Amino acid sequence: MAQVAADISDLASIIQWLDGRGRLVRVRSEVDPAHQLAGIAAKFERGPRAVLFERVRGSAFPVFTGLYWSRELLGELFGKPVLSLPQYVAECIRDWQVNPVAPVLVRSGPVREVTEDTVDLSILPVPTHAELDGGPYFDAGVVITKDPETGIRNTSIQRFQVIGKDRLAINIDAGRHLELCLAKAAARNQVLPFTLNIGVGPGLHFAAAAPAEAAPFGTDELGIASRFHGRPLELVGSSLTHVEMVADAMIALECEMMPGEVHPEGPFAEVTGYYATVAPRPLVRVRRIHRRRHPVFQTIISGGEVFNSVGLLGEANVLALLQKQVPGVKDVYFSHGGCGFYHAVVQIAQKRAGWAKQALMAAFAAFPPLKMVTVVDDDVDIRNPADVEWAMATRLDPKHGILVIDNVFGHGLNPTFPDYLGSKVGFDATRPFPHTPNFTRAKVKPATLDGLDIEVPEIR
Ligand SMILES: Cc1cc2nc3c(=O)[nH]c(=O)nc-3n(C[C@H](O)[C@H](O)[C@H](O)COP(=O)(O)O)c2cc1C
Ligand SMILES: [Mn+2]
Repeated sequence: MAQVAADISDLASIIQWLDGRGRLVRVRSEVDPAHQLAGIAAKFERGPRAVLFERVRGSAFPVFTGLYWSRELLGELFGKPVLSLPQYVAECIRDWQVNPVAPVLVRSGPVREVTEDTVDLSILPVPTHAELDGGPYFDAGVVITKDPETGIRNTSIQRFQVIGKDRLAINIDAGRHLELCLAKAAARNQVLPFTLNIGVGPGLHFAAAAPAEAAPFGTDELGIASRFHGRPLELVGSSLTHVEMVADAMIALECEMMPGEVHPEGPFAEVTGYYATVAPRPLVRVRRIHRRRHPVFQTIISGGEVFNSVGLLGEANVLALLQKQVPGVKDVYFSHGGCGFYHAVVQIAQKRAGWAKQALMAAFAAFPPLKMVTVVDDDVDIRNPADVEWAMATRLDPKHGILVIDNVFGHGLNPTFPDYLGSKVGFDATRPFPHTPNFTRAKVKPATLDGLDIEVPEIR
């Protein structure tokens, strides 16, 4: 029976809800977690359904993917119109900024149903996705740690390569709060304990992916999940350290990083469509595995899925900031051709000359990974690449409307930003202000077909 709504704090409830709505592809045949699983998932990528792999070679546990690759699916899960998703996410984050609801510590939860006697990561169905990936990866787990000085929690998502039965290597991008926590632990000659929480709902995923510009260091971003859930996020204590685990996670690993200890990590096919290179990166020891009795392992296919997680969060943040700072900004879209977080298209109803350029600058400041920003008028459909191109072809004045910023911090995974340094470009594709008739977009008067005698033949 189809449920009315899923409990978005619980992945099991979400999977059941998807199933009840015809939105879950069930792969019943046994699949190889190395390459075959990702190859099958790619057939369904960006479609209206998520995928559950019921039998994965070498493990007793199923694998779930595709929760984020369709905005339409996400919209339905949250019970929100698709186009309002960035606004909704921005609202939840703003509410949390004004009135945070702290997570609560509970005595027990599903994730504590089983604690493995020994740590052997090979019991988990960790997939290897792309052809040249260096090995199996945890790519959708939520990292919770604590600032070694203040004890305030920090939450993020990082990729982890499996390099041994109790060892992982982690990729921490420059500027991440986890990097800061690790540096603070190093300064105190301490290890950095953290938990890796796998198989969670989108409220917590979004909280972990909320950019630093929205959730500065020193704020407990887990409260964002409480806002999405409509009640405090529940945490349980771990057995070895003072860092908590998510009570409703499918699996939680108690881990620690030893400052200074590194191991080669990579390659890994990234959201950019390129492989991240191999380099020595922090080594992680897994000390305990906790899990539900029947856990489902969650993975994310780099690409469409990440566009709608990192991308949607970035979009929401840029929208919120622009609406605060630039009069007339109506909407923001991070295009998929721009990997979901390198190209923002901003829609503005300009109120004064020069504000389109203000919007360009504000967008770059609001989200450092952006490499391109295009600003268009409010008669342009920002989600339609052909319409955006029309504005560039007919309204952009290349001599005055292109802003190039050289030697600026960008996203290290973008090959044009080696060592996080490169140049960025903004396009002001808005009409000159004040508006003149020669830039007025022609349109036909909308008509209805209701009640008209019209014959549309089959094409032979
Ligand atoms: C699916 C997914 C994978 C990600 N992988 C990484 C990663 O490997 N390394 C990293 O530093 N950030 C990664 N991120 C981005 C961070 O999780 C995100 O920027 C987060 O807000 C960082 O938290 P912080 O602001 O507390 O540092 C990933 C995000 C998502 C959604
Ligand atoms: Mn943070």
